[in-house]
Amino acid sequence: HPPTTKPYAVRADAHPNPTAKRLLKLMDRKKSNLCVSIDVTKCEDALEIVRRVAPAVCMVKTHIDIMEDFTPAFTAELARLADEHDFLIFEDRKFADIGNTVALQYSSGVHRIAEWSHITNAHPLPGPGIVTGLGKVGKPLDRALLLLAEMSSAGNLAVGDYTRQAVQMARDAGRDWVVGFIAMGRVDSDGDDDFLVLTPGVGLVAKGDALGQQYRTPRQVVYDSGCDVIIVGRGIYGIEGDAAAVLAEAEKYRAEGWKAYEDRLIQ
Ligand code: BMP
Repeated sequence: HPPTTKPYAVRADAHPNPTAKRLLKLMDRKKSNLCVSIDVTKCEDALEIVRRVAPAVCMVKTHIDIMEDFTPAFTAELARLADEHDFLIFEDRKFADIGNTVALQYSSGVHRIAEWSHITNAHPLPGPGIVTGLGKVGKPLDRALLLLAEMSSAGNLAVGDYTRQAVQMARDAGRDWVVGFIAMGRVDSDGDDDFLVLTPGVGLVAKGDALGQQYRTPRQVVYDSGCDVIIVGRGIYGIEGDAAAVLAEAEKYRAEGWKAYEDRLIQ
């Protein structure tokens, strides 16, 4: 698969989307393909995790609708930390409605996601109108969109033809807006276009949780399956210990993910 044998920096130069370009460049600079998923419900707890893991990450992933004490000061501080520590913000919103509605959900409401989130994602389920609707808001801001082509949870329906049609939807939209996928592997390997593949369900210890989550190691994800970014939540912020322990755990994932990337370049 061509993208998997090319360095992130080389892929950055050829990328038409400014956010994807920035991501690939900073991955190269920070030697990190680690995205930490911050799934806690208090703003101060979330910011504390971000401050701890910031040196090790290329991206921080949020679920803004789980915050119990949300104010715009939270996303302002997140944006400030992103600039200070050189990472991107990915709001894992999983839009799934008609184009007109998702454009409003993306731009408006309490959270105003488009204002602070560099990258967001959508289910292809409603058809290409969802991509166009989100693009009306995100494209003028140089944002980037991912489509969920596959999922990590047991029994999910994003398989086979659904996955293939998700990839086709991204190709039809163009890489200047749809920069890649949430997927478990190289879903774009039947073409020579260079999409980003971001992969959740990554853990070094746990094999899953009680609600269907399934984990693979950074090496399985990056080396065996050719994915570009590993997304880790509880495996990092959920460990016992102080600030140094959380950073050490993030550093462990960063190192494993980076080694797997370097190894696949010289396959
Ligand atoms: P954890 O590493 O703690 O299992 O968290 C995984 C994160 O990735 C969660 O925020 C979840 O919403 C997200 N995610 C996932 O686990 N599987 C998918 O297929 C898509 C996701 O966005």
